[in-house]
Amino acid sequence: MLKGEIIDYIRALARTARLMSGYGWSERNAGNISMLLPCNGTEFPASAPKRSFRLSFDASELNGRVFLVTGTGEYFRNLALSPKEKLGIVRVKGTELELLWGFQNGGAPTSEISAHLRSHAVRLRENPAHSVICHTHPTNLIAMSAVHSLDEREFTRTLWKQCSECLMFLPDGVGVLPWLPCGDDRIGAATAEKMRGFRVVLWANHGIFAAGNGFDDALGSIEIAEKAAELYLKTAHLPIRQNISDVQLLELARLCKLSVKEGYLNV
Ligand code: 2HA
Ligand code: ZN
Repeated sequence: MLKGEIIDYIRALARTARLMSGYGWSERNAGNISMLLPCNGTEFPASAPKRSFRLSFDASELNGRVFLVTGTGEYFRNLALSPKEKLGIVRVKGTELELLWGFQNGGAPTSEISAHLRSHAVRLRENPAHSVICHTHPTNLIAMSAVHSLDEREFTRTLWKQCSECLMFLPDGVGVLPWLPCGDDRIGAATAEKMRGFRVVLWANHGIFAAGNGFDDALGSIEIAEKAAELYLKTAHLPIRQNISDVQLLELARLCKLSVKEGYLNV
């Protein structure tokens, strides 16, 4: 991979983070992003591993894979200001991450590294084009998780019924996890388990994890789910006169040749 390409990925990650911050989803240092880079690390010869980071699980399935990741404690709005400090490029080696670039001044990978790497492993098994995992705190989805059933079939169906694009771009729905303490391997393993069937996983009363074939794909899925959650919250307390019926959802699915999550439509 050319040096310029790596710089492009760094710019695209920083732009994605800045957008999330602008949406109001990444207060303080909320959120974290990682991307599988299409390289094997030999592009960084001058920086033979000087530091490494211990993982709380065995990531051997990803051995040799190289990831661009956000640093723990970093603010999304500031990533572009000093990417060499706030971002890092790491290579997986069993229970360790070798630092190839970045994290200058003592930085380290995001506290949610377990959820990221475990989710990458699962999504890569299901989709070879997968590359990005994004975590952020979208306000309406978090608010919805406080007032709606956390049954993921019910949660997904409510989202689908808000606007056409929700089914079109999230046909496999939204996985839901109950509230769990964040930043450790338990929530990481639970998130990855959900990623077997979903590209988007909601952490109740916390935020969202989304997988995608690039930054726009992952961010786009969050935007769609968040828009539907906003519509739900704006209307849930009002007498509903119409939403999208199951028959109409099926019609849309057939028209757009979508493979909709099995058993989620009542038709
Ligand atoms: O990086 O969002 O879940 C801060 C968080 C932890
Ligand atoms: Zn979070």
